[in-house]
Amino acid sequence: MKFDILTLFPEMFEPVKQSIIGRATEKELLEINLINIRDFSKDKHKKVDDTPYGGGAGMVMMPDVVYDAYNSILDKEKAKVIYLSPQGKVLNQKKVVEFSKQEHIILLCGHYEGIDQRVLDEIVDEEISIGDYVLTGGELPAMVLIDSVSRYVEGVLKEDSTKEESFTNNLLEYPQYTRPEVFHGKSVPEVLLSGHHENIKKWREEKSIEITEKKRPDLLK
Ligand code: 4HQ
Repeated sequence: MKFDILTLFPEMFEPVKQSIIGRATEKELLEINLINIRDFSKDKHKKVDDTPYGGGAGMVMMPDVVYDAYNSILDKEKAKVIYLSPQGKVLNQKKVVEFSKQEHIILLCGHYEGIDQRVLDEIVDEEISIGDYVLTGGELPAMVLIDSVSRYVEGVLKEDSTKEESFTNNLLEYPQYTRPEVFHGKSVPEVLLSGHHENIKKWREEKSIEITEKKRPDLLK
C-alpha cells in the first residue's frame, strides 16, 4: 500500500519511520513518500501562503502551490485524496478498515489557517478529522491515519491481532499480565495460570464486558 504525503513539514514524519510501520516500509509492504509543498513555490522567497481575502487572522496556503505539489504525484488516477481537517468525518475503526483496502492514498496536510477552498474542491475526495479539538496542522492526524490503517495491511503485524481487538466487537480489551507472578504483593489472576483455555476465554470475555460497561458504556449502546 502506498501513502503520498503533501506537507510543508516533511521532517515531522520521523515517527512513522520507527517500529512496526518503519519495518513494514523496509519490507516494502508499505511505501511512504513525502512531498514538500514548499518545493513547488514559484516565488524566489519560497512563499507558500498569503493573507486571507476578507481579512482575519493568520495565513492561507495558496492554491497553485498546493495544486502543483499534488500534480507532481505520478499514477494518482486511482488514489484517494484525503484532507485532514476538523471539518471532516471523525475517523473510527470502520473507516480505518475501509481505507486499508485502498492501494494508494494521498494525504494533504494543511498548516496555518488552512488551504484555499478552490484547490480543496478540485482535488480532495474525502475530509477526515481525528477528533473534536484544534491542532496546528494536519501532520499529526496524517500519522494517526497511516498508523491505524497500516495495521490492516497484510504482513504488517507479526501476529494479526486485528480480528480480536477493541472496536472489532465494540468491546474494550481485557487486562493483560506478564511475569512476575507476584508484583508488589498483587498476584496474577489464578485462572490465567491454570492452562484451562476454555475458562481463560470465558474470563477474558467477562472482563471485556465489565470494563466496557464501566469505562465506555457508550460503546455498548
Ligand atoms: N487541523 N483532525 C487545522 C486539525 C485536525 C483535526 C488540521 C488544524 C488542519 C488546517 N485535522 N489545520 N482535529 O485540527 O484533523
